[in-house]
Order: sequence, then structure tokens, then C-alpha cells
Amino acid sequence: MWIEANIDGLVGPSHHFGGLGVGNLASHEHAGQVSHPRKAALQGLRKMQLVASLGIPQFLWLPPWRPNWQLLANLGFRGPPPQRLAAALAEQPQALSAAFSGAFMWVANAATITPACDSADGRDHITPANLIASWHRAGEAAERRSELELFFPSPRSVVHQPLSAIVPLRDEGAANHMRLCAPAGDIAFHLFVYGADGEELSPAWQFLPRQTRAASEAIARRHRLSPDRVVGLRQHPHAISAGVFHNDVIATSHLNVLVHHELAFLDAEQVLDDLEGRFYQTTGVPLVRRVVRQEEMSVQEAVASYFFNSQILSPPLDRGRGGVDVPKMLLLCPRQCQQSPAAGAVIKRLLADPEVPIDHVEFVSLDESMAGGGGPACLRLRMWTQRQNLATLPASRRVTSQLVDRLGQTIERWYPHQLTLPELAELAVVEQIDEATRRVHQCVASL
Ligand code: SUG
Repeated sequence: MWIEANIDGLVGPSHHFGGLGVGNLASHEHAGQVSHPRKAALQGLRKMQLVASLGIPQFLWLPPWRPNWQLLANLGFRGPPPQRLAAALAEQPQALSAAFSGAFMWVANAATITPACDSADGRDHITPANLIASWHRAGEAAERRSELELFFPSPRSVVHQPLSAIVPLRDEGAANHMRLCAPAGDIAFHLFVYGADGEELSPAWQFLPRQTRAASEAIARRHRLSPDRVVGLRQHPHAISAGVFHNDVIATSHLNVLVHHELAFLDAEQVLDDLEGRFYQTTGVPLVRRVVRQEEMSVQEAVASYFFNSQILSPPLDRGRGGVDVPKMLLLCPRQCQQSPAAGAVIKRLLADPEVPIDHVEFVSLDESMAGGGGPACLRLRMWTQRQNLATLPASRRVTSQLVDRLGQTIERWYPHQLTLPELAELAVVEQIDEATRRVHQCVASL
């Protein structure tokens, strides 16, 4: 029995709105506004606590250190720290924002993960995403390597190098990958979604597509996935222009359930019909695919409400013992969906559909993350493990009520209440960010 575990990225103390998300409308809209790192981290922690409280294995990754002095040095900003920071702010504010980036919280972009049961060599394969489309994210792969190796030790797993940092191989990780499988978890199909083939550019593009076909195909090859279980899908250019910078902004999936917008993919109906047939033949269970039509919810509304960035979760059935009702599947939506009549109608339709196993919905408040374009699903990376191997995953990163309490107190005490980009050039703020990072690392190490 293979089960899904979630790893969430803890928001760091330098969380701010730099406006650097390529094709990401929320990021652009909030650029330069006042951020609230403490609130952001507590909101993310509460989401992890909720998922853990359902009996779903929930882990977290800690924030890397900020600022990234190496990045500033590479860009030629040298000298004593105050001078370096002031020069970056004056001459290239994007560089200052990138050096203090808190975007690592969105770990759905950290890597593409495929479990051992899917690979020809019987090992888990992990490709850290190179994230080369944006200023502030390209350094994350190196920073996350030790956390990845902690969760995926050799020789059971292979943590590959990120794909080469070249334009045709733009890769943004699990946000553009969907693993569909039977509820037992071991027979799977992989959907890779990309916005461009490779090096081509088009004058029709409003925004640079962040994932390429060349990158997705390389990942499928190096992960040794069976080609007859891999499906490539092109993102609809209309969706990218409307602010769908990752597939998880327009499609969501879990086990044998796939919900997507009709404008998520280009010319994919035949491929997806075919997939439904093959999925049933191979797994013996139907692929429950539901399409949201444009008249039901426009792409603009999907981007505004972030409905498709909801997480679908399966609480373990043994929680039902003792008379507690357990939902078959739960939909964890951003609270913005409550303000969207279109999202409300789609949720109602899914709950009423007897073939869709989702029978419960919860709303979470993640406003600070949402303002940077990150909903519930962006904050988590899924991994699959055999139930009996769960105990071998790093206990220090497991979200328990004790960890939540202690981390909550640490965040309350040490994280900045609010931040703006110019404040990041102040030495006192830099020291506070450094101290807060040290405190959360110490807090987790001490448990
Ligand atoms: O890469 N936002 C992130 C949001 C990532 C969301 N992830 C998924 N969809 N899986 C991004 O655009 C904002 C940073 C800023 O505003 O400067 C940012 O990086």
C-alpha cells in the first residue's frame, strides 16, 4: 500500500512582496505592498496542523538563510553589508528582493518526485526544479538539496542534479506534474504539463511559459518511467496569458481524481479520453475526470479564486473507528473560494456528484501566501511512501502538535510583524531575519 505524504515549506522571516513572479498576477498586483511574515508563517503552520490533524502524514521544510549574500556578490555587489544592500536597493531592486526571497515556501516547485513503484530500476527518483525562469527562485534547488536528501536517502532513492540551467530546459517541478493512480497507489500514470517546446519564443506570448516540453521529457526519461504511462500535455496559451503560470493554478488531482478547467490544456480532449480508457484497463478503477467549463468558471475567476490550487486529501479510514465520521476525500480550498459564486457552484457540483469521492470541504486562510500567488497546493510537495516506511521519514520534520506549539511560539516571538522591500536594506532588519531563522532551526532541532 503506497500512501501520500505532504511536505510543506515553512514561510521564512524575510517574506515580502517583490513582484518577481513571472506571469503571476497576484505577485505583480501586490508588488511593493507591506508583507506580514509572522502572519504568513502562522497561516501556513495552521494549514499543516489541519492536515496532520486528519491523520495525513505531514512534514515541513525549514527556511534557508537570507539574504543570499552569494547572489549579491555574483551580481557585483561587494563591500560591507550595509553598502552592498543599499547599492542593490538603489541600482537593482530585483536583486535585493531575490537575495531575500521567501519563495522557497512554495515547495510544489521544489522538485518532481516519482516513487520507486513507478521506475524501471525500483528506486524513488527526484529532480530538483531548476526554476530558471525567475530572478529569485533559481537558487532554491541548491538550497533544498540537504532537505531532499534527508527525505530521500540513497540508495533507495536518487536525488538527481537539477536539469541544466539553459533556456530550453525550464523546469518548475511538481506544480506541472500530476501522478494519477489507483487508490492502492502503486499503478500510476504521469501527466507532464508544459507551456513551450524548448527554445522558441512567440510574439503572441504575454508571459514566458515557465515549463518546457524538453524539460518534462528529460525528467520522465531520467526517472525511468515507462513511456506508455507518461502523457505530455500542453498548457493552453490563453490560460498562461490570463495568469496561469503553473498547471496547479488550473488543474488539481489526487489518486484517480482529476479536476481541470476546459482551457487548461491545448487540444487534449482525445489524449485525455484515451487516457481514461488506458487508466481503467491498467488499474481496474475508473479515472474520475471532471471538466470545469468556461461558462461555469472563467479562467480569470479560476486565477482570482485559486479554486484549482485546492488540495484533495484522503484522511486514513482507520480514523473512523470510535464513531468519528471520516470524509472519503476532502477538498482543502483557499478561503477566497468562499467569495466566488463560480467556485462555490463548482464545489457544490463536485460534492453532489456520486462518482466523485470528495464529500467534504474545508477553507483555509492563507492570505499572505495568496498575495504572492501561492494557494494551499503551492505550499506542499507530495511524496509517496509505503505505509510501513513512514516511520523511516525524518521525525524531526514531522508536524505534531508539540512541533506546532513550539514553532508557533518561536514565530510569534522572533518573526518580523511586517516588512517592505526598502526595509530589507536595513541592518537591524537583516539581523532580525537571521535571528528568527536561527530560532526556528533550533526549535526543530531541540524536539
Ligand atoms: O513562483 N510567487 C511564486 C508562487 C509559486 C506558486 N506555486 C505554485 N503554483 N505551485 C512564483 O511565482 C512571488 C514573489 C514576489 O512577489 O516577488 C512568487 O515568487
